[in-house]
This record gives sequence, structure tokens and C-alpha cells, in this order.
Amino acid sequence: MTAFEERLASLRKEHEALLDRDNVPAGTNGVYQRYRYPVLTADHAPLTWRYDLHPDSNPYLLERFGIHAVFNSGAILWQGRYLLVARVEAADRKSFFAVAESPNGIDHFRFWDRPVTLPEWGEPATNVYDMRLVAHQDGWVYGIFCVERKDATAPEDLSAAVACAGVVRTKDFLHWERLPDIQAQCQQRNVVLHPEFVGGKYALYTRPQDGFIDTGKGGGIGWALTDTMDGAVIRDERIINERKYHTIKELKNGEGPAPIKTPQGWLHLAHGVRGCASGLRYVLYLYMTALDDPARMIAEPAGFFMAPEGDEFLGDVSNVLFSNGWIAAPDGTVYIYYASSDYRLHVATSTVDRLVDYCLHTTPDGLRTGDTVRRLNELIDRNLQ
Ligand code: BGC
Ligand code: BMA
Repeated sequence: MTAFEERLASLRKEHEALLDRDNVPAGTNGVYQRYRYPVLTADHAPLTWRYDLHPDSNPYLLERFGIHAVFNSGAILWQGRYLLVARVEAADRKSFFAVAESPNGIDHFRFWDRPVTLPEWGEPATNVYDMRLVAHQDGWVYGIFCVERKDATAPEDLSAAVACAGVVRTKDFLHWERLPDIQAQCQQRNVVLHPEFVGGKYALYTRPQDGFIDTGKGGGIGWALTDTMDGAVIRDERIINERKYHTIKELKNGEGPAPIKTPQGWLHLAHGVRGCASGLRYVLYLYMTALDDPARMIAEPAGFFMAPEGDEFLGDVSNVLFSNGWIAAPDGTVYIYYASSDYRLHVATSTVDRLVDYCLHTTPDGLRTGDTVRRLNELIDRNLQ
């Protein structure tokens, strides 16, 4: 064997071992179950993406294309297969989408041979990320994602950017039809399509913001109806889930994946952000809205549902949990795909019943310490009876 062949054999062996590794249940608080290993990381990227595998052009078998991180992923159960459309970030900081598939939703995720080649619409994007996948009642699977472009009105400010919502649809995850970006009055990240028609219209969860980073005076999770997804417009937008002073979502919040329909209402997963000395802290929270009006809040437990733990704290953007994908399987299991610190992707499992129970029986935020102690005393009283 040549040195090249030896190195290739050992790369292949390591890669296969990673892809074949069984996941192992880790800690649980009763509501959800974490797993020891991330489901997708940069190391899961196929060797054909990272190396030139020809001894003539790459005698040392060096990496020729750096894949840096795999995180924020859309998710869907598709013909019995667990599909993720992950945000893959190359070493050059550009991210793109790639489909990965697993037989069980917990481990053995493998990327398909090629990343998604996203058709452009309008001015070609500088970056794209955070796709929300939804199988809509109209028969298409939509992917709504953030499209980022340089802010042309501030050429001298190299961080000035414009975020808006891009739209694609597919029937096989191989062919993607690009539809016009969603038109809105302001910057929009975190736009999510509701899976059903509402009064004959498409319904969108939105997140209006004044600037690229700052939500400004407004923000919150909004709700808007549009006649079509082929040229969708956000006109009348109303906030259905506000951000609030001294909560986990003081600075920003945004819808995660599309909500899950349950007998008791629509179940939503969202992220909340607060500022602190170490930067922004992103945590996940749940809330529920009414079946007959998905824009009407019916329950919102106080505080976070999941926050970073252990290794999850560290990454490119530390202290971040973010989720834009979950799957409710026919047996009631919920697979929550959450990324930690913009670096790797994990799964946590729960059930629809447990998540609904958590939402309906965890007291809401009283917004002051006195109320927190009152709620704690009530629980202790019941337990000491
Ligand atoms: C990054 C996103 C981030 C956004 C706002 C973008 O340039 O790619 O990950 O959410 O900026 O901070
Ligand atoms: C956001 C998101 C994510 C990211 C998070 C933390 O605004 O859109 O892409 O995970 O910031 O950087």
C-alpha cells in the first residue's frame, strides 16, 4: 500500500465508524430525553466533499474544502425516513443546505451525495440558513429560510446586511423550485409557514425587526396571512407572542419549526434571547395556541424548556440552543433537532402527550420574583400535605 492508500483507508474507516455509531440516551428530566452524541457534525460530511481523492492532484491527501459546522436543521418524516435539511457551514463562513437521512431519527444520519443546489431568486444571496420544512395541506413541501444580502444602502459598513425570507418547494428533496422571496416592510428572519390553510389563506409566523440584528422597539412572533406562496406578501402582521422585560426572551424571540397539531391545541417550539455580559443567550421555550385559531395563545410555561448544558455551551457562537426542526412520529414520539452554539446538531426525544402536559401544567411567568416564590410555595404546600 502506498502512503496515499493507507491514509485514505484510515480516513474511510474513521468516517464509517462515526456514521455507524449508535446513539446512547443521556440525561432526562422526565419531559425530554437528551442523547450522548450529536446527530450531525462537520465530521459527518462525506469525504468526497472534503478531499480531492486523486493521488495525482492530491498526493498528500490533504483536505481541499473545509466544512466547519453543521447545525440549525429543518426536519421531516418522509416516506418513513427521517430527513434533515441542515445548515452546513463551510470554512469560508458561507452556509448552504444539505439533506441527511436516518432510519430512526436518533443515529446513523448520512448526508446525501450532494448538497442542495438552491436556485437563486433576485439578487444572488450572500448567505442562506435556518430552513423550516413543512408539508403543507396544498401538497407541497415548503422550505422557508433566511436569505442574507449586503445592505447596499450602507456600503461602508461591512456588517450592514438585510435579512429576508426565501421560499422553495419540493416533492422529492432533489428538485427545488424557488419562489419569490417574501415581501415585507422590514427585515424578517425566522419566518415559518403554518401547515394548514387558515380561512383559505396561507398563514405565516413572522419576526419583524428594525435592523439586521436588533429587533428594535417591536419584535416578537407575528402572524400574517397571504393569498399565495408564489409571491407571498406580509401586509397586516400582528404580534401573537411578545418579548418581555426580564424574561428569557427580553431581547428577541422567534418561531422554531412549524407547530405540531395536538388534540389540545397547536404546540409551538420557539427560541428566546436575552443579553448578558457574555453576549446573547439563546434558549428554547414552548407555547400552545388554539386549534380553531392558531394565533390565539392558550398556554405558555414560565422560562425555558431547554438551555445549553455541558459541551453544548461551547462553539462558534457560545451559549446558544437553536431549533428549526422537529418531527412528530405517528406513534406520538417527538424528535426535537436542536443545535448547540452554532456548531453541531443534537436530538432530544419526547412525546406529544408529555410536551402538552408540560405546557398545560407549568405555571406561566408572573414577571416578578414575588410571584415566582408564591408559585414555589404553592407547590411545596401541596407536597407537604
Ligand atoms: C449569521 C446567523 C445569525 C445572524 C444574526 C448571520 O450573519 O449567519 O447565524 O443568526 O447573522 O446574528
Ligand atoms: C440567529 C439565528 C441562527 C443562529 C443564532 C445564534 O439569529 O438565525 O442562525 O443560531 O442567531 O447565532
